[in-house]
Amino acid sequence: MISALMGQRTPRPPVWFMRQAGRYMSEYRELRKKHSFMELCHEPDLATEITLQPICSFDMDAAIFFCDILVTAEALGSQVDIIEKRGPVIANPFRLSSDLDQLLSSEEAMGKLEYTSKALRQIRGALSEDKALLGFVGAPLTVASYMVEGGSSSSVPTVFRMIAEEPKLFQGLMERLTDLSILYIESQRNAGVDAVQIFESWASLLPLPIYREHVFPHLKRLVEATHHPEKPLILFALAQQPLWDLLGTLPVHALSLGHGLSLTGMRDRFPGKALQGNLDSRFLLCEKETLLKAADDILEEMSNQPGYIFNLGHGITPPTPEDHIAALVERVRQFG
Ligand code: 1CP
Repeated sequence: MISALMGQRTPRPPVWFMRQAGRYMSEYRELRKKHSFMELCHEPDLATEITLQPICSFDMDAAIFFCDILVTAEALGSQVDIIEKRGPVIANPFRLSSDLDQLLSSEEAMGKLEYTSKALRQIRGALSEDKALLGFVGAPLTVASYMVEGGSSSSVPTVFRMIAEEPKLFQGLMERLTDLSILYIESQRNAGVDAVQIFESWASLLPLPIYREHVFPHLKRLVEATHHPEKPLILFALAQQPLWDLLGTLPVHALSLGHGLSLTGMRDRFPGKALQGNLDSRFLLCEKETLLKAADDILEEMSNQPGYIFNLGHGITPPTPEDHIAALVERVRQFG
């Protein structure tokens, strides 16, 4: 996994999946009956167990830390809850300049995130050495969208309005999220992660000129401050080509692509970057033969390409049958 992130040729592509721990797994659902989602994140023993569940069941090449991007928002002062079938809800949305004054400092917020370091150290200790451990952080805009809207939003109208009418307030929030994310990535590395994925899931909800002016400088600062030649950063975004042309200029080792983008097209555009992705997660809900045929198409397209990691275009969704994940991992492991 690390060789591939470094852009090297590997005997077969390494494989892991976004949301490989979670609701599609019966073991996870059993634990979830007894605990709230945030309890699962806050309790290191539970987070360790859930992180390892998919590795024990399906033997992926990397474990991703079981947590959520919204823990940084929570550490700064957002009251975050994850509600079944509805997703994240924030009881005290960020709207006013007095909300900015009330955010905790980055140092105080890092104190609140100590449970993540404890969990990561336990996970690294329990995970075999040939598996990579991935940490992650939400990009400032993606986390801010939940803080400002108060939950999931497909059009982020309040963020849009804040940028248009109170750009300094939006900038203040983005700066605070960026400062904290820099420290949080460093603490994850100190606790033993091999690579960190930055999730800019909602990048394309804003028009490109607005993104370029009001969002990109913060993401750029985050990436430049945490760039390290031997400690890879992976950037995931749901974005079309014009936005990737901007994001691809950042000094990250790898780009994680949503479905619909051409992997070889992106390879030609960004020859120095490792690529990750981008099987459409809806194939997981098709017949197994259809799923494996779609996987084969990608594996063949990327065969002999250095710096390639097999993954989905977005996360595994809850109705996915567990045996489809087993079959998919097996297919990639047998390739080459
Ligand atoms: O049990 C439940 O009800 C909770 C479902 C759940 C899970 C399993 C949530 C709530 N978060 C997670 C785990 C999670 N979230 C991981 C763990 C590691 C793994 O991948 O296995 C990671 C990396 C995330 C990252 C995350 N959370 C993102 C970025 C990736 C993406 O999906 O684009 C985002 C946007 C979130 C917010 C969030 N938290 C939870 C949900 C259901 C969501 C998305 C909701 C939405 O669509 O707005």
